[in-house]
Amino acid sequence: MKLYTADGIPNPRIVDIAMYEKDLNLERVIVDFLEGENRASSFLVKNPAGQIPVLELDDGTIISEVTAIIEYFEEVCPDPFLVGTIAKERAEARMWARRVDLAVMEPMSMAFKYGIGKNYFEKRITVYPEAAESMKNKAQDGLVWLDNVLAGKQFLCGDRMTYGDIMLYCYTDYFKKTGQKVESGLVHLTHVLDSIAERPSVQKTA
Ligand SMILES: N[C@@H](CCC(=O)N[C@@H](CS)C(=O)NCC(=O)O)C(=O)O
Repeated sequence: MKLYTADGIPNPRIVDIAMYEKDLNLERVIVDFLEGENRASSFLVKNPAGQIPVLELDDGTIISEVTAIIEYFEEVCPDPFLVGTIAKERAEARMWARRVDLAVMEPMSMAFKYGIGKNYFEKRITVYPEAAESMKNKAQDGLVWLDNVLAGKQFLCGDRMTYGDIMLYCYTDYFKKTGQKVESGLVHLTHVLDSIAERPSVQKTA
């Protein structure tokens, strides 16, 4: 298996952390995203969405999208779990990952691409600068909501760390450098993020 990836950016980092959590030894192929290698026709054959990470299986099958890659890891290497060991746990993990994606990841990413990252992204995708501020606010609303629901919990799924926690960590850790920080009053969320930050898998990707 080969993982097309890059260092220092959130979606590839999520998959790297999952890989280290599960002690999978994958070949990492670094994609020069700054130079747009991921948008070249040779890469679009692999992932028509033009993004990384991308997992290529030994038979040539391509899997992109962070959630699909992690679910694949879980199928081939269930222990330690990042989704869950029984149906209801897996359903809960998927529910929280989807919520994190919709409430935080998508708006944070759009706020960046349409806002301070506009000059870079407008050469790659259609940007909507007028939406940047609203997306930033929407992501902040998502963080406040998550802070409330995390009260009294260790992770999104109670005492089970699942991939939604990793997604939340990687996005907040990256986008805080772009003017989208977790406000200090969000103590429940901060507590969860701090505990994720200490994991060896996360430190390896820092
Ligand atoms: N929904 C995708 C998002 C992937 C994504 O946004 N990747 C970013 C890196 S964090 C990327 O490839 N950026 C470069 C570009 O869009 O040209 C997933 O889950 O994998």
